[in-house]
Amino acid sequence: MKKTAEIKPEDAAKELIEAYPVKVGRKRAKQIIINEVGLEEQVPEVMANVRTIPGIITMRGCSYAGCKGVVLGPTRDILQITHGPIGCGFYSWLTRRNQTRPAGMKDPNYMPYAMSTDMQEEQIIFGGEKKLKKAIEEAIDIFHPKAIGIFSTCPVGLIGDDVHAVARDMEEKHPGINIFGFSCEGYKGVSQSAGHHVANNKVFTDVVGLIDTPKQGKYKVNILGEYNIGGDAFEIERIFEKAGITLHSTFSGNSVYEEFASAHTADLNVVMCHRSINYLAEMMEKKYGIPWFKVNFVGAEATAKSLRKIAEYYGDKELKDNVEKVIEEELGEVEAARKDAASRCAGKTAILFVGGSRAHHYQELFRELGMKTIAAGYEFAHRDDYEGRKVIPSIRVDADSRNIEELKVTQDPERYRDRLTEEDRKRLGDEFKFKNYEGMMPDMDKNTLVIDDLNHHEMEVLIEKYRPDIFCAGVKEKYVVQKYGIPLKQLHSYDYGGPYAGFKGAVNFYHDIDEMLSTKVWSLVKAPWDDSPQLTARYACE
Ligand code: CFM
Repeated sequence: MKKTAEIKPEDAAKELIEAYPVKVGRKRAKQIIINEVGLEEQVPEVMANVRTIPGIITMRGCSYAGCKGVVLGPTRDILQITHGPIGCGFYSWLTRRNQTRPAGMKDPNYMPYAMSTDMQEEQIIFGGEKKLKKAIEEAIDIFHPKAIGIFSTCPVGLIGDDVHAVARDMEEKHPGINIFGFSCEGYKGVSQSAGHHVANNKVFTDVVGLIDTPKQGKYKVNILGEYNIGGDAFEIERIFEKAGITLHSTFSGNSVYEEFASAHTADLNVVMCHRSINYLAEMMEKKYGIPWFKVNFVGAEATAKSLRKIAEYYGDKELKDNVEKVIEEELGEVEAARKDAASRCAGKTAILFVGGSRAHHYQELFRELGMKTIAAGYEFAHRDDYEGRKVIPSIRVDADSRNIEELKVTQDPERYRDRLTEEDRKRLGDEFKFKNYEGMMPDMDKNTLVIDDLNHHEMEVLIEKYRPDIFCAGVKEKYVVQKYGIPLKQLHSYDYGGPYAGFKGAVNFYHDIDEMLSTKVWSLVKAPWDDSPQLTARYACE
């Protein structure tokens, strides 16, 4: 077998599409890119956020998953009702490992429940609004929530139930309870990315801005796009507290309704997952004047850099000193763990395919271990997540994206407040980037492969060609990859591990990866299909 360095990426790119009919291959070729240039230079264009070709087994999810599961799911006290057949509710129930920490026994936490209207044939034929109203009544009777979100599944759009009208009616009947619906039918858009946008819009119009009381404390920051998978947000909370930064709200890991409703009173929005929440950052800036910039708390160096940027934004000596102290204190343990793990991991290779931002963020941690990412891609990100936000004006808006409402946002006459004075702007200068995301590609080495919307067939080609030391993806990929004798780390759920964000998270990650790479068990695995393929095309056709 060839060593990774000897494999020509153009050969791999060709092999990936070899089995396809010509037209399919032509389309896929635009989503399979060789990262030709390094940092600061122009990166090649990648086709992204387009429909998956029918017949291809994609790794993507649906719009409902992006809205209900991803953006709103980690909020514990917005009662969430899935309007649809029970399967959609059941399969979106506690599968994402987003954790939460209620303040006490009396603090409402609806996350352990799966609430669904359990739509049946009768509702499909005669409409489901009545049953939805009944479900809302029942939920109010039992739980007395302050807010209820209704999430539409595919049949809701097909039969024309108006969840927004139901929400309005029920709100009138129950003043004081904020009830809002999401048109996040699974088929909207080409992936879960559309659901993120739907969720951002509704949270912005119906929740943010309702409570004008700010949180007490200095340096009030909202973190956007951190969902507390495996306890990541807990670790970031710990670091913020230690540094003296007031975390106003997290959208939406370990969050509560009131924090969303008063988020417009904060000084700054920092964006962790650009893909899922850049819309909200943009809209909050326009309406309330809150500036935003991109941060990354995955990787010890990246965490330190992000903290320094927050301190730089405020320009306050006390905060800067605090941040430096925290970094110094934390990096000692991190460095020792890194060195130890790197002594065994350095030089090994990783391939990463995750949703819309982790395939980029986790390259940091592998780099810290001295490992090389040879191929990476997102399931559903857009061109800006690959190439950087500078390409946004040139992104072609197709019918699928046009399906999702683009809100017209204007300045709030009372609440808009410029957070930065002229002096601040001068102090920060042009090098201090706001509204920034450079994307994944400029950060990757030359001649690495960047693949959008990878599918199972291509995953197998990649494995056979590169035999990476570790493959990072999700549960749908995990067992196939392991049967090839290659360890797979789930970067959606972290398997059973985490947190991986922040300083303590980095230590956990080094340890877990080291363990996975060091075990000899993988060399003993023999793919079952090598000896006895259960199903071949010949059998299937006979
Ligand atoms: Fe953002 Fe996420 Fe991701 Fe995402 Fe997701 Fe996720 Fe993800 Mo799974 S919000 S884009 S829709 S970082 S659930 S916490 S891991 S695909 S890379």
